[in-house]
Amino acid sequence: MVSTGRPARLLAAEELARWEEDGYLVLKGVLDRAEVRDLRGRVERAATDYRDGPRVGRAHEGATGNREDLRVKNVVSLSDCLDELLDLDPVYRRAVALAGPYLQVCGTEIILRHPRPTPALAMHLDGGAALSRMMTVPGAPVSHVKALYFLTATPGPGTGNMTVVPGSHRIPLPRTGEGFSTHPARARERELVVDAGDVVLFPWNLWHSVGPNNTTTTRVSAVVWYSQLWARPVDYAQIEAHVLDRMTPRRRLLLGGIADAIPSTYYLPAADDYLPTMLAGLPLDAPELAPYVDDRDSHDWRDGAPA
Ligand SMILES: O=C(O)CCC(=O)C(=O)O
Repeated sequence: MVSTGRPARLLAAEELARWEEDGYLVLKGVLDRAEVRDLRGRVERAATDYRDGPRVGRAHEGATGNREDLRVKNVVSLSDCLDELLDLDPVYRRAVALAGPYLQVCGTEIILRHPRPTPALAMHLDGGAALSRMMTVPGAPVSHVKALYFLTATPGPGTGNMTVVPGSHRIPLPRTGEGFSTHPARARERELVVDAGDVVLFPWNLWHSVGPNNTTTTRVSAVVWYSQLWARPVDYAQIEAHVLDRMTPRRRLLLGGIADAIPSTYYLPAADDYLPTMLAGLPLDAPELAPYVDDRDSHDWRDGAPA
């Protein structure tokens, strides 16, 4: 390959253009067939263990939009099946490009969507009444970005597809439910056709839903949800020590396991190895990283630098 002399970007220019215009990215072939088969097996076993287990309380129950589907939250506390996805490079590097490196994993989920003739989940934004009204301007880091891993394909319409309204991330949320359902942008609704091993990356404020699954196959998927370290996690208050113990240093940081953490550490992480750990394996001269790599001093609150 001929070198352009320009530093490698974490997010290709065409991907950035798609993200800005459509509000989501489909990353093709993140997992190969063998990886999909292995991960799907482990996810299905974790789902069965959960379904057949005590299911005490609601801590692990996510909104499915219907009674039949299964959505298990805070999966890392129940199973190690998603551990490798937490900072899987092709996805993690794009999350860093979009949100910056002061990241956490605010949620981990597995979702089983069974055959059904009607839509599984209504059109919505993530994050509830407060977050769903937040917007970003082009080029600014996002607060939350979700990676939805497809472990089975949705090869055509009516196969349990994720449905999106392209460009809706730039539309202020209508004030009423009726305004939302009748918004002219809804005419652009599109069912995403994906292969097993593909990943859809999207922010909280993309309007999205789940269509009917007229096949005989259960759609199996997994979610790794990233957010800014300073935002509270969605799936947990604190990850248990025995879970953090099995994680690599970066995955531990991503799950809030920051040594000598006092509450403000999540706002100004000061440990010398914080950024090197978060950025290990990424090209440090990538243009998206320049603001962070150059900005160490403003984060060193111990030296009395401005807070
Ligand atoms: O199951 C899906 O395709 C989408 C789930 C969803 O709406 C979400 O993760 O916010």
